[in-house]
Amino acid sequence: MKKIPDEIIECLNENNSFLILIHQKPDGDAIGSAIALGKGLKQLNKSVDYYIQVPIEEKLIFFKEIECFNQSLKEKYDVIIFLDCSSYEFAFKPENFPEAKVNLVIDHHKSNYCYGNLNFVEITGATAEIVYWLLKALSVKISEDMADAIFTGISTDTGSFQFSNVTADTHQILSELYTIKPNFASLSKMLHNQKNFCQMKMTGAAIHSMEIITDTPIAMMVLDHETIANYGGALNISDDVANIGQNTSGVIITALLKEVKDGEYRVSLRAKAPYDIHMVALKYGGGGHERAAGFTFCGDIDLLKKDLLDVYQTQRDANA
Ligand SMILES: [Mn+2]
Repeated sequence: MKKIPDEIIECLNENNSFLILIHQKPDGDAIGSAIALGKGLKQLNKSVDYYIQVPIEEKLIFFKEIECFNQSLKEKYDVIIFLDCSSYEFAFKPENFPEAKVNLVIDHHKSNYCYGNLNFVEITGATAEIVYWLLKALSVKISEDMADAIFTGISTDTGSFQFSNVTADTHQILSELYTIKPNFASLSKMLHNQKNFCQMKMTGAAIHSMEIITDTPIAMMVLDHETIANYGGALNISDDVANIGQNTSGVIITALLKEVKDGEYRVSLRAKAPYDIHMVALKYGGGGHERAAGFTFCGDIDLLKKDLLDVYQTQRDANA
């Protein structure tokens, strides 16, 4: 881990009231990072509010700190922290945006354009990794709850340590977390394997829908509106199912499309190194990383197939 700039530590140490914001449709890294940092700042006697989009994924609601989410909102804060938000637009924000002396951006997305007055953007496996180093630098004592939150962030954003974003730093943090809590086995299984009945059935339907775009290593899965409605109407599967496409032998790029409403899809993309699909997400106003990205798509699925094909062929030729 590179040294944390002094002004970041000073900003957290010398201010007293904080509002934590994370991205829309919060995932394990966003929630875990918010909880670990929020609890850490509270330990330093800071006042911390959270403004978070609900509902939160079922597998993440075990954190007690979630009771503190969306409790109160001041008109003015010392610092508003944007955590795990690649862009200002993608952050989930209150309509009447509070005043703040500092907008502090803490993130790990390559596409982050540093929209704060103070920015700490490092390309790591998860924002939770950065939060861990911040807590250490602030001399916070990491509790078991906070260790769970950090584990949740890192484990979900690295696909249970299987993605290419895992580094020696990632494992170093993990090894330190194991000195706080003897094991994370049940948390890990809950985060990655456990699904409710409807999620299981939807996973099956997604796999059943899988097609390989002719003569390419591109897999596409579509959960239409009717299928989703059949299983309760909640769009609460994504990461793991998109990864399943990538587990198919020979597949390099996977697109999982969930039809939110008629003709509007929430798309999750995955790619294997050295392929980079995040520009497809950017084109449609989404964001993400080189190998995992997401966006909302309206229109003809054939056009999306063509985009994926173009990206694949261009990069294949460039790497040939
Ligand atoms: Mn993240």
